[in-house]
Amino acid sequence: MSDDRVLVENCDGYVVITLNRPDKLNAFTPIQNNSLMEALDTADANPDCRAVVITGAGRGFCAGQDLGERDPADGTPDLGQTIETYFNPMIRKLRAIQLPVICAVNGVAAGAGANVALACDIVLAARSAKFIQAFSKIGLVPDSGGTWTVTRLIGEARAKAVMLTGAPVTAEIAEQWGMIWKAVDDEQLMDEAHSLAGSLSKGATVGLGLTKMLVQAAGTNTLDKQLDLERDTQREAGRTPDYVEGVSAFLEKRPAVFTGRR
Ligand code: T3D
Repeated sequence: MSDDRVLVENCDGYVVITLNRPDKLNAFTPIQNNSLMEALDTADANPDCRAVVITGAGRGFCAGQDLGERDPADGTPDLGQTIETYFNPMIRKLRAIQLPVICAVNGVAAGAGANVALACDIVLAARSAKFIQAFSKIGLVPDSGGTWTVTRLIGEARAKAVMLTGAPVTAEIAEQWGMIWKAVDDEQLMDEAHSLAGSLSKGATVGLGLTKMLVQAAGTNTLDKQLDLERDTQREAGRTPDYVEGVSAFLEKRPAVFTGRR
């Protein structure tokens, strides 16, 4: 990946994707959106990549859509087009990619930036970070799946309050509310993200990907449907080399060495 608006660092078994427009708090432009999508597609297609970390350069994670690209004098903007072209595919990709995606929220995450972060599988946030549903401040509605994701994560009462007021939610409150996995000391954030990604990238990747899909499906399935899905998915997981290795390692009282292969 050569575009300097999104940096990609290949680590041992995982990639770190960094949004890189720090002077604009990494606000999204079409080029940055496309670069992030391309980085995710590349990670997804690489059998040696078994986890993904997304973070931001500088003091912010992402301030959402770059408002410098908007013309307030344009009387008939079609903002639905940006959503359809950039943000919706991004959220769909984050949910569909069969790898654990960790978001390391290094600073403010506002608008679509907050909702892209919250669409990731495991969200770590620096204690100084804040999540802001900034849309109400500019006359818009929350997008990038925010009304779906945030409502499921923290419930309707809190979701409505943070969305209608645009009040910042600190990393610690976000953790208390179950909106994210963990708030960590600022200087520990990337160490923690690398350690988590390193450990997940040595896991049973197929099983982890299927687990992600199961948890996501649980949000809309009935229990009966979910039980059937678990049965079918377990069948699939049980036919992976990592299952053979996991059980063998257990019986032989040694650490398992998973390959992540199908
Ligand atoms: O338009 C469509 O297609 C629809 C899609 C919408 C999706 C969305 O994401 S809508 C929501 C867009 N985002 C916002 O409304 C957030 C706007 N930003 C802020 O409210 C604040 O910047 C923050 C609360 C995020 C951070 O505040 P603070 O005080 O820490 O930083 P700052 O000084 O406001 O920002 C630092 C710089 O980043 C500043 O540039 P400058 O003046 O130093 O050259 C600021 O203009 C720039 N910046 C911050 N956010 C954006 C931005 N530039 C362009 N677009 C931004 N969203």
